[in-house]
Amino acid sequence: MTLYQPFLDYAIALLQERLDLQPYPIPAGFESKSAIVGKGKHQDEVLTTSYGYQAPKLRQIRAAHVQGGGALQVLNFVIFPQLNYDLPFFGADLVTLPGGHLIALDMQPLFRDDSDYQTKYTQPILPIFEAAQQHLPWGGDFPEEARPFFSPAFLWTRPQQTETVATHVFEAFKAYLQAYLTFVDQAEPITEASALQETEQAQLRYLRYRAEKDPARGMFTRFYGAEWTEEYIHGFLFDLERTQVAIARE
Ligand code: DBV
Repeated sequence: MTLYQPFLDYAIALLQERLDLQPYPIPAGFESKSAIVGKGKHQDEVLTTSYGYQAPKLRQIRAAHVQGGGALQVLNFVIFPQLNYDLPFFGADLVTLPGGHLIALDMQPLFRDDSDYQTKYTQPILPIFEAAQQHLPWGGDFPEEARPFFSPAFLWTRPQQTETVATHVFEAFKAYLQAYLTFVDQAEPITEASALQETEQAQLRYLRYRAEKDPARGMFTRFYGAEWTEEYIHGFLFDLERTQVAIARE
């Protein structure tokens, strides 16, 4: 059992319990990809597996799970709402590299500085955030340009101990995901034209930023080559612009 497998298993089980969950297509060649990296005694298989689901209010729920031995484990898990809901994105970037653990967990806002939006989608999770921060202090250096895409309840931390990831990070992950699904239950579709347009623009802003700045691009390119990596990023991980609905509306 690798470090983030319990996170993935928990998430899928909870989604199945709380949503009318359907599969989301994963392009051929991306369900599972493996490469042998390193030399001599240090050779390791790096296996990347992908998971895709959808639900009535959620356009795409997807995960990428990278398993490459004790010093290389990643679970990147994102939920993209349908374009006619003001729901935040659920974003989890759980990363273990030779340099240590790096954890990003948030309900990433469509409208960072809108106080009504914060009241609706940040305030309710502040108690969870504050409880988690007791064990998971702020992780320090963080790209300034990424700031607009995170809420005031952004959990950003670099645990020293693997045990901390398996316990406190896992607890926070569960609590954020449960709270997110409560937001999903409560969400009502947007019908007003200008609000729909703003929501779609905010989704595209987020998506373009993440596809362009994907911090995993270098890693994936080294393992699987540039062609596979670009197609994985634009054709699966951040695929909104490839979908019919977005193109038709632009
Ligand atoms: N990050 C992804 C995807 C990954 C992934 C799809 C499938 O968005 C992994 C894999 N994240 C990943 C890896 C690293 C990071 C780092 C492998 C380490 C990169 C390295 O050190 O070589 C949050 N993730 C990071 C960093 C941040 C995030 C801030 C530090 C890197 C840096 O300083 O740029 N999540 C990430 C992010 C957004 C987000 C930037 C922006 C909206 O949601």
